[in-house]
Amino acid sequence: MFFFFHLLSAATFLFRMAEAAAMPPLNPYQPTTGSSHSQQHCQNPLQRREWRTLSTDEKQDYIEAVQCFQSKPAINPTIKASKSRFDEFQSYHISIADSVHFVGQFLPWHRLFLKYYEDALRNECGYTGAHPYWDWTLDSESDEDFVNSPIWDPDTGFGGDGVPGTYTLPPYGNDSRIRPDEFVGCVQDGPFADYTLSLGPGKLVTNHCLVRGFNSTAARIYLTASQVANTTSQNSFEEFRIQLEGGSQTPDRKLHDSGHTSVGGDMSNFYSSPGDPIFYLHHANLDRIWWFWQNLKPAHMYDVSGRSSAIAASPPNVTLEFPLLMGNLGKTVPIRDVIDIHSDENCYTYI
Ligand SMILES: *[C@@H]1O[C@H](CO)[C@@H](O)[C@H](O)[C@H]1NC(C)=O
Ligand SMILES: *[C@@H]1O[C@H](CO)[C@@H](O)[C@H](O)[C@H]1NC(C)=O
Ligand SMILES: *[C@@H]1O[C@H](CO)[C@@H](O)[C@H](O)[C@H]1NC(C)=O
Ligand SMILES: *[C@@H]1O[C@H](CO)[C@@H](O)[C@H](O)[C@H]1NC(C)=O
Ligand SMILES: [Cu+2]
Repeated sequence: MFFFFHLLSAATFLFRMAEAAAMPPLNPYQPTTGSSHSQQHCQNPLQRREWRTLSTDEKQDYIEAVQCFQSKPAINPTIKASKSRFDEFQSYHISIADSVHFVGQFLPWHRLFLKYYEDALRNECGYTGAHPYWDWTLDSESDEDFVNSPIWDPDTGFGGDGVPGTYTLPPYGNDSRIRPDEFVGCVQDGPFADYTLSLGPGKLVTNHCLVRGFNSTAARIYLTASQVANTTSQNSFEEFRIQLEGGSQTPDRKLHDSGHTSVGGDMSNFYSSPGDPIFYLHHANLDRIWWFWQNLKPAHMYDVSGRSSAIAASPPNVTLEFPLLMGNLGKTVPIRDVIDIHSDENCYTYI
């Protein structure tokens, strides 16, 4: 039995190696194994992988876990109209969005939010894998590449573009940051075609379909390997986080905002974006890029900086002790506790 198991895993390993050799490198900016001091602890990290390297069964397991999460009743959501546990995570993001974007805690906060989502899928919905990520640089060479990405596959992905004419925005004020051109229509294929969102768009509370409106131009210009290289070549966390996040901090779009706008619809909205399950795979990729940058130089690993509020007049800057608020989703912890993904408490990695 034991021998058989080892034989099997050796075969799987060899197969993976062969597969890796045949494929273009998925992660040109992957840190060399062993370069990080932090690999001393946490013996068996969950291995977060790119969506298309998951087997069909593994993809199905992930999608089914998300559907399970969408069917579990909300427990104690910040916005009472939330129906499911899935909505409950979206609800907290809507409530706290103004405090966790364009600030120093942007990356740490989203790292923890994603970790709690991964934990919840595993603890509440029987998911046994690691959270996958979406490396959009693999889909950004042409408009066709983006639209035909395996990530949008109706059977082994998240469904495709919104269908024009199937969704009408309700009346909205400018406080919801809704850009109407990006709300093209309902996603009518794939595993989430029948899910009714209870929150959004923006800060509105409406029942609606999952809306998208692909913008492959945004992907082609901004979601490229050279944009990633530019971002990771920044020397300080301050330059790195701004170059990665974009938004109102930069004149043009960056990796973070382009991942949102290239998908459009709910995903494009500042508040309600976690209503599209792809949100979590996009943020896993951003987290991976941060982790890569952290490992480039010893001085990067614990480097954090940036204003702690985008609204206050002269807010203090964040430090490692800055608290990451998670409301009812999980414990509030300081940035220090999320900074090393190989710590015993975090114990996951990107491959
Ligand atoms: C939103 O609308 C209000 C009232 O019409 C206006 O005063 C405000 O400047 C607008 N804000 C933005 C960001 O456009
Ligand atoms: C698509 O993205 C491009 C590049 O960011 C932008 O110029 C264009 O306005 C966007 N189109 C829509 C419909 O939002
Ligand atoms: C690359 O990064 C620099 C900041 O160091 C920025 O000014 C420049 O616009 C970036 N280039 C591109 C193509 O985004
Ligand atoms: C925050 O950091 C910036 C840039 O490093 C610095 O200019 C600013 O004075 C700091 N703000 C406070 C309140 O310490
Ligand atoms: Cu966010």
